Formats: sequence, structure tokens, C-alpha cells
Amino acid sequence: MSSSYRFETRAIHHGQEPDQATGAVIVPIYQTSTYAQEAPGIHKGYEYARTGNPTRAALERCLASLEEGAFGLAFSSGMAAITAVSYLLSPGDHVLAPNDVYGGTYRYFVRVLGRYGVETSFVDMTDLDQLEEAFTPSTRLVLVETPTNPYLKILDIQAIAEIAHRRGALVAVDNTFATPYFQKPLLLGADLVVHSTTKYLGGHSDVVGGAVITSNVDLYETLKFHQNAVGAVPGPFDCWLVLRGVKTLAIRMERHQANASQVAAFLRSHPRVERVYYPGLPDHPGYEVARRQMSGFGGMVSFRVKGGKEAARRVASQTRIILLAESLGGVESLIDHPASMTHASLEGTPLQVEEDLLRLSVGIEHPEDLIEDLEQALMG
Ligand code: P1T
Repeated sequence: MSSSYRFETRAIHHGQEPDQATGAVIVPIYQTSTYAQEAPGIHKGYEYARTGNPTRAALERCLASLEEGAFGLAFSSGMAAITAVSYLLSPGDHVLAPNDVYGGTYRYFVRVLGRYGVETSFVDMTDLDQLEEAFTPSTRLVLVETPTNPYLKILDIQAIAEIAHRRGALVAVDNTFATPYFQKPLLLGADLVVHSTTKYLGGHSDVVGGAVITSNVDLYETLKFHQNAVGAVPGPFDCWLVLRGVKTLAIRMERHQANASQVAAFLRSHPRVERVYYPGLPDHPGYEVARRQMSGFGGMVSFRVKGGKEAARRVASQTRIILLAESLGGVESLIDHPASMTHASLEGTPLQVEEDLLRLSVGIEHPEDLIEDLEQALMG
């Protein structure tokens, strides 16, 4: 399908032409582990399902298109996608990552990759001088997450890519929170985009998956070699679920954002709330960069409550519609206490999050119901 079609159209059609054998409008779930060959090595393009699967290929093509990239690769989780990017590194290499990042990403780079001779430094990438100073002659990769998880800091992708490339390092952007609907890192100079498709791309909290997208054919070939050699691939049904989710990404993101901005405004004026973190608030430190590099501010809102850890845990336990759960990006609203849930692995490290912090994944329910739910939980 031509890439001149607009985002919403490509989300529904790109890589998803009607099935050649039957005309099925929806890409079938090719639930097979292997493919018959006419003669050894003579086949229709598929040999074995770890190496390739038509449902996965459709998803990979669609995600590549939405990110304005040339190539997509799907993985069994967001962590598997991030791990795949790390296979571009060798012992002795150095990585820079944000000092506000998903707890599992920190855990992987420090506790797993660190054992293989790759060192990672976590820096405040909102401060470009601090970023410059953190480079060493061995820095090979700059991992960017923006908006960050959980403080929703905004990192300037274009400026970071310029510095990293000058220093000979690759830039990978975790675009999970913004999604390609609101932010296109490859057009801002990033070499790679990674996703937890578990979140907004899947959109319905019913699948775990990941993806890497790039326009660099050499990086793609290396990553594809590792995708097959390591084997952390998603099953066809999981690919199908993400592909279905992506069809409604545009309208979901519009509603997530509309609801999130109302929730952020409500929380900001609430007497029991200490501070609200939402990049769409004009006094958010990253507001100007967000306006420049994103076409919307997303559906995540973090806030600190008055009364410390106990108050935060109480509010998180008292919401009724908003479920207390890890993860984000589904149609239903979720509340998270990062210090004891998604970011517990940061406890005792310099990246530890404040214990009065709560993170909301604002869903697409009626905003008044969400605000009333938060009001009763805050006052309870
Ligand atoms: O859970 P998984 O699909 O493996 O994705 C990992 C991951 C990667 N990047 C970001 C920015 C993420 O937020 C995550 C997963 N995050 C959560 C589960 C969470 O609740 O924050």
C-alpha cells in the first residue's frame, strides 16, 4: 500500500491487503509452526515460524509505516524489543539512558546487561550539558524514553540525536507512551524506535508484545538476524491482537488525551494534590519541547498526593472504576503506585521514585466518571 496515505488509513490497511487465497478482509491468524516446501529451499517465502509468519509480517509492515520507518520487527514483549536493541552492543560498550525510566528497563541494563560487560549511565537528559558530559569514548547507544515513565519528563529527541551522532552513538527512542500517533522519533533523527505494544498499540490490555522499527537497512539486518537467532518472537494470535488494536489507535489516542487533560486540570486544582505531572500543562518544564516534537500530549498523568506514602497507597486502593494495576495504554483507566509496583526495582538506587507518587493511565471512559472516582478516592 502506498505510503502517501494518511496515518489513520495506513493503520487500517498498510500491510493488510485482503488475503490472496480467500479474500479475507482481516489478516488471518496463521497458526502454524512450519511451511511445506516444494523442494529443499524452494518455498513461498516462509520456512519456519520463528523466522517468519505472515500475521507477524503484516504487523511489522504496518508498524514500520506508522513510525515512518522502512522496517519493523515484532517481539514477544517490550523488554524483548529493548533486549534486541542491546544485541547491537558488545562487551566494553557504554550506554546512556534517562534517569527516569521504566523500572524494568533499568533492571535489564544494570542487572542483566551489566554482567556482560556493557555499562549504562543514567543521566538527566532534560539537561543537554549533563548529557554531553556523560559521554565516554565507548558510548555506543543513547536510549531515550519520552515522555518518561513515571514522571512524564520530555526529552528533546532532535537535540539528543544531534549530540549522540556527533559522538558516534546510535539513538533508540522508546515511543511507548507517545505512540506514533503523537510522536515520530525517526523523523526527529532517531535511528531506532522501540515499543511495548502491550500498551497503546494493543490498546485493550489483552496482549504482551514489543516492536523495533528502523529505516537503517544494516541495523535491520542485524536485528533480524538476532530476532531469529534468539527467538523472542510473538505468536500469531498476539500479532493479530496488536494489529486489530492499531486500527483504532488514532481515535483512541484523541480520547485518551482529551480525558487526560481534563483529569490533569481537575487534579491540579485539588487541595489534596501536591503536584501534577502532565506535559500538556503550560507550566510543565517540557511543555515547549512537547509542543514542538509531539502532536499531542498523551494519556498519562502522574501526581503526588499530600500526606506521603500512606495517603498515596490509600488513594490507589480506593478508586472504583480506575483499577489498581500495573501497565497502561488500555481503554480502561488504571492507577499505579510506582514505588511499590512498576518501579519497585528502583528502590535503593539513585532512580528511586517518590513514595507519594501515583501514575494514571487515563482510559477512554466518560471523563466525568473518572473525575468523580478520583474525587471520592482523594477525599475518602
Ligand atoms: O511489559 P513489556 O511489554 O515487556 O514492556 C516493557 C516496557 C518498555 N518500555 C516502557 C516505556 C514501558 O512502560 C514498559 C512496561 N511498563 C509497564 C508495565 C508499566 O506499567 O509501566
